[in-house]
Amino acid sequence: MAVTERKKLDAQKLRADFPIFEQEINGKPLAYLDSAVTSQKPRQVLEALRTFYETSYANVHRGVYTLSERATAEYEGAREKVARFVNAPSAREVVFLRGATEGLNLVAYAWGLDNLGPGDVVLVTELEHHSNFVPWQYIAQRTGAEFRAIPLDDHGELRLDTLDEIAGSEQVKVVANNLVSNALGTINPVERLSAWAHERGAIMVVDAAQAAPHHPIDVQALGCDFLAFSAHKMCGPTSVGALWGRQEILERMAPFNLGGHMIRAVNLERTTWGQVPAKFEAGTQPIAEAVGFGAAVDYLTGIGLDAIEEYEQELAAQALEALADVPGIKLYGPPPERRAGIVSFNLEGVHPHDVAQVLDMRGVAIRAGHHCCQPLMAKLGVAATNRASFYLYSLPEEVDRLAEGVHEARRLFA
Ligand code: 7TS
Repeated sequence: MAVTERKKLDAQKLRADFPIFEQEINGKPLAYLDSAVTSQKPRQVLEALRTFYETSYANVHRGVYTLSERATAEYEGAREKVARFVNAPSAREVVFLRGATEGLNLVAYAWGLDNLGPGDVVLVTELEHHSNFVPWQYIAQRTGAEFRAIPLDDHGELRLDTLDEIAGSEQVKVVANNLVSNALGTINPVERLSAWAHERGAIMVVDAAQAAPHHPIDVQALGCDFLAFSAHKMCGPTSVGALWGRQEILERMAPFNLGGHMIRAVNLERTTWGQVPAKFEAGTQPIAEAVGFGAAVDYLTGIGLDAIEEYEQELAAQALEALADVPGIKLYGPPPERRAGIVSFNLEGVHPHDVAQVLDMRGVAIRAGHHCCQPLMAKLGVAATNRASFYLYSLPEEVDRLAEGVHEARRLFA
């Protein structure tokens, strides 16, 4: 029997791809442990952007001249790469837009306004980032639908046992959940939620902003109807992301943004819409950014999402173990094998901002705050947490520096 060797990730080697690490912060090597908020960029992506601007830049889908055709081919090539990255049945189902937030708003507005009304239930979870919570709450209010949330247990896991009770006999129309939680790192059981949503006649909307950089994604295996993510968290440029949606649903939907490129014909009486995905791509798109997004997909695929996930879980396990030794620490979230490389914690009697500042003096960057998850913070009974998040360029010695810094914060403040 042939044994295929799994690719192992060499973070020290990959780190050399990232020019940002060639500097010191406060006299220390930069330990960037805030990749969940946004990731750093490798040369391969920076060079793709530069080469595109220097050799192929023009607007897309507008010119018949060679340069515009070349730009269009690169832009559409990036769409193909992104489609393959999430195993979409067709690249036409991938819409480029500004990021996960815009993708989720697109679904909430363009699908929600036409499909929700009194008597319907919109179901999110207590674990959502505000991007997959607030648009649904708002559109539910606008349409008169009920807005409900799946609760969490004491370990921060979704209580799927409560689903039937929450829904009651009402018509659940949409279930919205993140595949990976940005605050706790939890990998959520989206397949099971999709199956339940479909049994109920609802659509399943997945926020993959935090999953796409760290966890292999297959929209067909997830069984969802929409999935949104941002390039900037996965080594790509800012201001570009993707929304994947099932073609038949996208085709039935009204547009979200209106303007150039998204139309079939315009006259004084009425306007008809272009085909999917053009219908959802009004105006000049983030063209070079989309090409950079494609380069980021190539970069991650070259390393392997399985290898990235496995490595991050090792770092998370190391961090959980090291931090558990700090007196007065409270660690949140699931065991390492069910989380991405995210570790949230609080130090008794010490404000998260103070912890983050002590760490910054040591060149260690972490996030302190509510992480755009105020419903979760309310559930945990805190205003904020500290959050360290790892990526393919993070090093075990940086995790040690994190733990040393947290010990130091306790000595100074507790
Ligand atoms: N969903 C999740 C799970 C996220 O983590 C974020 C951003 C978003 C949606 C929004 O993505 P955007 O690219 O459209 O902004 N997460 C965070 C974070 O964890 N801290 O700040 C932003």
